[in-house]
Amino acid sequence: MIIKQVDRRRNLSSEDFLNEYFNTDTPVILEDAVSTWWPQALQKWSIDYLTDQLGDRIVDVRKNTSTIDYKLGKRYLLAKIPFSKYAFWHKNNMPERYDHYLAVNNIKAAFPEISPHIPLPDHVGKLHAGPYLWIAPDGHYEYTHVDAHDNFCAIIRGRKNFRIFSTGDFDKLYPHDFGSKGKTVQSRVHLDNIDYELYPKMRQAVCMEADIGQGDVVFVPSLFWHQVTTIDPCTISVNIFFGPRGDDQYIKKMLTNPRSDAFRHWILNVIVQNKDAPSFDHLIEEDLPGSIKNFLFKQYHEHCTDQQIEQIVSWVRDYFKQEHGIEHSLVTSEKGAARKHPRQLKIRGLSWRS
Ligand SMILES: O=C(O)CCC(=O)C(=O)O
Ligand SMILES: [Fe+2]
Repeated sequence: MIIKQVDRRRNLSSEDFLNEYFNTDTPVILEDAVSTWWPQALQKWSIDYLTDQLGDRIVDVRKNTSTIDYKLGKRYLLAKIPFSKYAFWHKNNMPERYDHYLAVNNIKAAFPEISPHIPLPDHVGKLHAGPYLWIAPDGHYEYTHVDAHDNFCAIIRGRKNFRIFSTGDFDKLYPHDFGSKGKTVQSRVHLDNIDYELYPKMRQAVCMEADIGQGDVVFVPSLFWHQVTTIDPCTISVNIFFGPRGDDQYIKKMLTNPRSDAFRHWILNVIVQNKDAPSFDHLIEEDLPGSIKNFLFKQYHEHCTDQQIEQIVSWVRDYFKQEHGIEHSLVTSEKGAARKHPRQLKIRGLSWRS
């Protein structure tokens, strides 16, 4: 594996970010950007302050996060617990903190009290999802995965290390087979212990390292692999999933090289996740174009063109033909996209991943 460092830039305007990094698919650390984006969060947020604000609010917390299955992206359980309990483990250095992770909690929906501290910065073209709150213990290993959104991850307290690989290196990191659960696609490679015999293409993979601390933001372009290790106890971070401004830019970008291989994998992974759902055969025979259209609208708040849907449908058709010898008589996008209530494609939970 070849190692490089991610650029560090201070006071980078949104225009320069767009031209130099976003449009060129280059990760970057925006040093100390939080002090201009979210000064209130940077000044106020601590585990004590958040406990005062949020008290016994019920939050989603991942369990079993110290197990090897979690580290390999295979399995975790979700628990709903009061925020104060999670905070207590951290404030009192309880062992429980190492086996749990308060991850991806939607700030606007779950914590309206502190949501005004996190306005959208100009650097975000179009919000897809979030902002999300994360509170992690030191040493937490977040397995290598891709998200199908551009991403800013900002540190409010503590430090994290990101290891990022371009979407052009998608196959070099050996994604899991189609159908594994969850919104992300995981790599099979454990970056702290790379088996080069098993994963020889990893020798050529370029790892872009980013160490980020309090106030820093890292930009991870969509469908770029990333592994995230938390360095400091009780590290508090916020992330935002976004895409370019406009109503017809994101899916176009997903279907353009070098991203289209990773996007094909990501969308086929979602479709195959639905294989065991009772209405899957109907979905695939009758509703596929409309289902894909609705599903992508939910993710990206934009409509695909018929041509874009045809492209995705042809991936599905080819996959089922090649892998399962099944010839689906898939409907055309014209007819399928016109159906009023097509059956729904859904993200199936990570805790099911086998
Ligand atoms: O901070 C972490 O532990 C993981 C963050 C991540 O994967 C993301 O922001 O997409
Ligand atoms: Fe991620």
